[in-house]
This record gives sequence, structure tokens and C-alpha cells, in this order.
Amino acid sequence: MLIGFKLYLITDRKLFADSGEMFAAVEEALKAGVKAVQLREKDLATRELLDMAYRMRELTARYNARLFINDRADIAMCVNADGVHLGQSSMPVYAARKVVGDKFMIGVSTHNLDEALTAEREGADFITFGPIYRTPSKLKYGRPVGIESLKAIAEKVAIPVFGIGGIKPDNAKEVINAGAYGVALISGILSAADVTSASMEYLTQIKRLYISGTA
Ligand code: 3NM
Repeated sequence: MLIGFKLYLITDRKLFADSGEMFAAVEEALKAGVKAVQLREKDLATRELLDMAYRMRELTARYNARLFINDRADIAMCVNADGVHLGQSSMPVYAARKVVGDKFMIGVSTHNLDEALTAEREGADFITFGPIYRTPSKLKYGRPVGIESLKAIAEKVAIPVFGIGGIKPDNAKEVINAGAYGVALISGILSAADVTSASMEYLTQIKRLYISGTA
């Protein structure tokens, strides 16, 4: 399946005073050219998450951007998202595929080779692999796996691999050059003082790397 984006923006409303501010920041990123958003608000009750998912679908659709819902295949299907993003304690890919069918994209968060190969074998369309660097929330996502293990994963896995975890405009190049198809991130855009210019910086860097053929 063609993935069609290389910058994958993930939400975290806790970075904002309220969810309205988060939607405003996501809209700024979409205006700047971001083409894929994952709604990742794991602590919300189902109804609140569903409301937010409908709102995010409406917003992303206006900018012709893909929408993924973290963990919840049911909510993803209900709001007509483009895909679901599974964690290691979510439904496994083979089970999620039965629910969502072939047209939906399935992304999976992976943290080692075994998880990456399993996701691929079970039919994931892409994976994230990380955390590559230390993330602002320190070790919440585990010890950084580092750039060398990203290289090893990218060599062994045929589906697109997005590097995740502590990716900033100044290290995105290293991640792509290590063999990642793209980058996934939260704070590099959503915590930026200027969301528009941060988004544009990532997009320009990625475009430049692919055009120059170093990626
Ligand atoms: N998953 P930031 S790291 C949501 O390693 C998430 O699977 C990770 O946030 C993983 O871009 C991470 O601010 C946090 O570092 C990404």
C-alpha cells in the first residue's frame, strides 16, 4: 500500500491548556503542509475520544490529510479515518485487519527487531521504531534504541519505517539517512514556539533529502 506521507504528526493534548488549543496547533501544521495526523489521546473515555476523532476527521479532511486513530479500530472506522495505529498491547495486526479490512492502513509502534518483524509478517502497512533519542518525557517510552538499531531494522524490514522519539529538525536528517522512510513526532511540532515554521522546517528537510538522493 502506498503510504504517501513522510512526516507523521502525533497529538498530545496535555501539551496545551485545552483541546481547542491543540486543534488550533494541528490546523497550523496542516496549513503548513503536514499530511498525516495520529490522534493519540489514550486516557480519554470512549465518548470523549469519539467526539475528538470526529472533529479531527473533519479538520484533516479539509486539508486532504490522512487521519489515524491510536489503538481503537472501532473509533477509526466509525469516523471514517484512514487507518489505525496499534501499540504493543493493542489488538495484534492480524486481528485488527479482520476488523478494518484491506482498505484501512495499519501502523504499529515497535521497539525492537522482533516486534518489527512480527508487525510486518502480520500485515502492517508501516511501523514506527523508537525511541531513537531521548524524548521530552524522558524514559516513559523506554531507553533510547539509538540510530544504529534503526539502521539494522530498516535493512531487515521491507515496509516503511518511521523513526520516532526525540526527533527535532536538527536530527531528522540523521534518521532519514539511517534508512527511515519518514519521521513521527509530537513535541518537535506541537511544542514549537512557531508551529508553522517548525512544520515547514521538517517538510523542507525531508524533501531536500529525497531530492538529493542521500536518503
Ligand atoms: N512513541 P516526541 S516515542 C508516542 O518509541 C511515542 O514508540 C514512541 O514524542 C516509541 O516526538 C513517542 O515529543 C514520543 O519525542 C514521541
